[in-house]
Amino acid sequence: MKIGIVCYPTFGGSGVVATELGIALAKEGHQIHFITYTQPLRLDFFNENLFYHEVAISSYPLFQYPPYELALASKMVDVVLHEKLDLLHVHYAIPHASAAYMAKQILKTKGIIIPVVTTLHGTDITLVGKDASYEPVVTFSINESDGVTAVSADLKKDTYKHFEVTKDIEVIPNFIDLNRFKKQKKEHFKLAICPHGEQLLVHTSNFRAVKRVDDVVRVFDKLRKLIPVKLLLVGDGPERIKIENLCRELKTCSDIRFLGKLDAVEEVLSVADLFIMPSEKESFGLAALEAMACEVPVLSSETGGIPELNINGKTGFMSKVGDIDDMVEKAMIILNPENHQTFRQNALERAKEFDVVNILPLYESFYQRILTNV
Ligand code: GMT
Repeated sequence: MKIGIVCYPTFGGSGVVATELGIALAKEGHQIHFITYTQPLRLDFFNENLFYHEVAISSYPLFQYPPYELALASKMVDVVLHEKLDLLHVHYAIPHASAAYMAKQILKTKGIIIPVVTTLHGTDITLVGKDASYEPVVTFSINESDGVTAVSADLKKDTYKHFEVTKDIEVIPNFIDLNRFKKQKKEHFKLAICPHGEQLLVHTSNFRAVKRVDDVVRVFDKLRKLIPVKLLLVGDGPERIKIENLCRELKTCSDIRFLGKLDAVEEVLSVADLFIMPSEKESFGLAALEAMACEVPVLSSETGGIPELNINGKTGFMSKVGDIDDMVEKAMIILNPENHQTFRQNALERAKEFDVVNILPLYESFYQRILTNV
């Protein structure tokens, strides 16, 4: 198949899933055309089946807000026409699904029928999408897609709850490349961070309020009064300054390192003893899956699609959102040397169920179904 993939090319779950999907499809022999405003981060190598088309936005003094959606729709029309694509797969509804709808209508006037698949990732539904300023467009463009997928059963449920969506939604979970995400030997790194044999907690996110990074610090602060621990915070975003100030206030700075945005996050996960994800809402939790693939148990909140990944008491624990004391209690159980190895092993076994080799065929057969029905 010749497939156009539209996504946010920066750090962030939906962009990572879209890029990894394109790479995996290309390896299977499909021709993949990424249509994005900059080269997707993980697309930094040559493959004969991978193509990149940049969406260029020309600015004009009149535009207070450059019309990205129009430039994107125009680029989609151009790539579909000239590369003779079979299908467009857009990741994250806003504004990709509505831009795809516009491209589809333009192509129709030229006698070209292009099926559109939209994948819902999370905040496009649970946070931004249901905002009144976007809701009518999101509802319309989901209903006008030829196929819709969601990354968890919970996200599917939320979509039907918040939008008047009449379209069937197929659940296809996030996936992981176990050849890349695996525990590597990085003892020197562990020794540098934890010189006295401390156990290491890791959190990775885009530091948005929904991630509740302050809960990470509060759990860590209580935990370090009970056992020797260190914390690595990976990522960056709007909450970062607030979190740095909280560390100062709690006098935990000497035990916490902010690593910023990292591409090779698997190297950090390789030395982690516990991954912590206390999010307010999380449609799947790709970062937790990445940790589990590196044999790291997960302490998470019980929210969104996380229960579809993290098995309570087996691959880690789940606590109610914001229940710091429960999280501390559960961290103590996981980090207890008598239990730790079992949690590690269970996390890896669970991650294997989401191996790309198991999930890729679900996308391929979904595409086939859409193409036969159009
Ligand atoms: O986590 C984020 O805020 C980024 C966001 C995105 O779309 O880039 O991630 C969402 O999509 C990921 C991939 O499908 C999911 O694993 C994340 O759980 C989801 N984030 C939220 O629902 C908050």
